[in-house]
Amino acid sequence: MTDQIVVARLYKTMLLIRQLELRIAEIYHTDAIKSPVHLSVGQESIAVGVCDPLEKDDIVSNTYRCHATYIAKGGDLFGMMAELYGKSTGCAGGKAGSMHLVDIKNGVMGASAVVGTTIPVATGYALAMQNEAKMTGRQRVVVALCGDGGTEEGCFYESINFAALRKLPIIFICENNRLAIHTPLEKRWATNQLCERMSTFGIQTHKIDDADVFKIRDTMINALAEIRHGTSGPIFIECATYRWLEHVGPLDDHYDDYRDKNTYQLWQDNDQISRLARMLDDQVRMEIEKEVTLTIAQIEKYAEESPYPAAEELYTHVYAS
Ligand SMILES: Cc1ncc(C[n+]2csc(CCOP(=O)(O)OP(=O)(O)O)c2C)c(N)n1
Repeated sequence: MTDQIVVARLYKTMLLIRQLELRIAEIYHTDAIKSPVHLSVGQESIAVGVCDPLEKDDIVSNTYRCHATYIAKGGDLFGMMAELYGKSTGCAGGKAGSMHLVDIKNGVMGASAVVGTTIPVATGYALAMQNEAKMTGRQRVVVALCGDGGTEEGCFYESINFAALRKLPIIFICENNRLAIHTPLEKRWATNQLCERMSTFGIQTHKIDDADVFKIRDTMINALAEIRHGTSGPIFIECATYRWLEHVGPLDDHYDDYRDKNTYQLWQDNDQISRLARMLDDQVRMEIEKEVTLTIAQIEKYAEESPYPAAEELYTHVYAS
């Protein structure tokens, strides 16, 4: 039987991501949130399965769809919500918004709106960590997540090649929701065989087809152990998933007719949050739900009450001083 403490912890983080993003979707139309939002509703098991076994000083990098990994890696929630509100207490001073969440203290590398661009930066970070480990004897690990669209960028292949060549301590994760905005995989890839393509770089690959949060977590635990003990260079993990809401914004866009409703139904039936809820004792589950609701109310209040940046702030953090 799966350890109930682990189930409770995974449930709490996944529920927090889901409920916070649904709350963001609810308040989005009020204009309190000052930046576009790319929500991960339906995709939470990847962020949580990947981040749960990481150490605080391991590093995670992600794309503009970064709320889930930011939360799962332990990013400061008050700083996140204030950032979405454009407030000075935001994790990027209120000047970057939802697509650029960052919390270096908790190992969240700054995200970027430009597809693929964080992958080489994360690879560079892994090079620095490889050198650091020679001095400290302790190997930190970088995790670079991207979407299936991100794997189409040249810098993705350049990064994988360099990481494989130098045996860098990095795990590449593809969150494969089969869509780049509205364009399905079938119209973009000559073949589906992403892991096979990656294995030609001589690296270990894993494919998880059903978004099972325990499988993702176990794969990560093994990958991290191998990398930390120096028995493996980079590892590539492809995780199938499904985006429930529109590409950008708070709405359900299934009426747009660019994807199949039956597939949506299958993924809803496979919802990992409902699965975890069913595994928990009612009392424990309700306690967690209460705590999540309270946390969201607190961070929302903090974001509302925080001040906007002062006018002079317009000129700070623009150029390196
Ligand atoms: C270099 C670059 N090209 C195009 C875009 C426009 N764009 C924004 S999101 C996106 C789709 C990316 O899809 P994917 O990487 O699969 O991530 P998902 O949105 O599904 O999480 C595109 C093409 C961009 N931001 N940057």
